Amino acid sequence: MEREIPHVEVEHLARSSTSRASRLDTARGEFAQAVLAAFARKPRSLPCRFFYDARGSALFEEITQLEEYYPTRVETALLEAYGAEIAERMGHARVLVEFGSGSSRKTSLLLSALGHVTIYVPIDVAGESLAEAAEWLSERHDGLAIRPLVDDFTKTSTLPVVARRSRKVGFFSGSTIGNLAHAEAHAFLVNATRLLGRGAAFLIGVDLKKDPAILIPAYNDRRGVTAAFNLNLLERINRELGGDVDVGRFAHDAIYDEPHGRIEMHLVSLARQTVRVLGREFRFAKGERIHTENSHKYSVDGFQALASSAGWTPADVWIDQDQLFSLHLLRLD
Ligand code: AVJ
Repeated sequence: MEREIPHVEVEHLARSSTSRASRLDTARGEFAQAVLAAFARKPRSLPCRFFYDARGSALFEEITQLEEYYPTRVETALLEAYGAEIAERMGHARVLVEFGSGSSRKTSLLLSALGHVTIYVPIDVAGESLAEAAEWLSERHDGLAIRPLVDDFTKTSTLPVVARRSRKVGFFSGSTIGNLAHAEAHAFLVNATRLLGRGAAFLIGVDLKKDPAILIPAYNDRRGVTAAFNLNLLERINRELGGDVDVGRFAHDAIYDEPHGRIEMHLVSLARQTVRVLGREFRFAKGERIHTENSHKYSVDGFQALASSAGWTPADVWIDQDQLFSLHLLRLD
């Protein structure tokens, strides 16, 4: 049986079964495959979407509260300061589609500013936090129909039937687009033109290129919350895949790759060691790295060029005084 969520029905496009247990099994199977593939190749790397199990989602929420982690704070402030203007520029639409919605806190600000949205479609791989977020939002926005999709938003091919006909606005916050390589971001934006359709407006939060002295601490905070977030991947391997990884023998590292304009997160093996996962053994050299995340940074021109090449028309951009973060409004004529 589907877990009971008031007024919310979780649609599952990607999977045939809707039971919670089998959904978790599917998630575990995907994680298992990804880890085995990741550890079999060199250099080793894991897709960053696996950060977001229940524990990882909670740690990410903690990251967003950190002094050093400016993106959430600045993006929220931009929505608060310019919400009315943004809503006016986005125009009237009954349907809001959100990609990588996470906890949906910023969504509430946008929904209030827009005022006329009646159908909200959040798309996120983290099924648990999606359900919680849907509950949180439905308590604050009367009469809002929520149709969550537990899906990898880069692959979503169809929206729920109720969302198909009317004019749509899209929201992609938090600079999550930075997790995608440029070619992937391009493919995502092209796919979004199909999903949102003619006349759509798309609001995207994009982290700006800046001094690495500001960037690095945002991904390597003093309290070690980002380190715990990164290392949770190894704990998740132990929890879900019966791994025997000694998490204390790995360290978090965040570097800024200037040529690629991106922050990279890695897990570094502190010793020569062997780890067992799903009955297989994997050797790590001392200093060997597992690449766990890319977070690309954009100039305003750079992002607008990317959006244009994907078929969107850059219409507006809002930036804070310190030029830390940008909110782009794109249109599809
Ligand atoms: C959620 C992908 C936007 O890249 O800033 C935060 C994730 N990783 N700290 C980001 C993250 C480490 C975050 N995004």
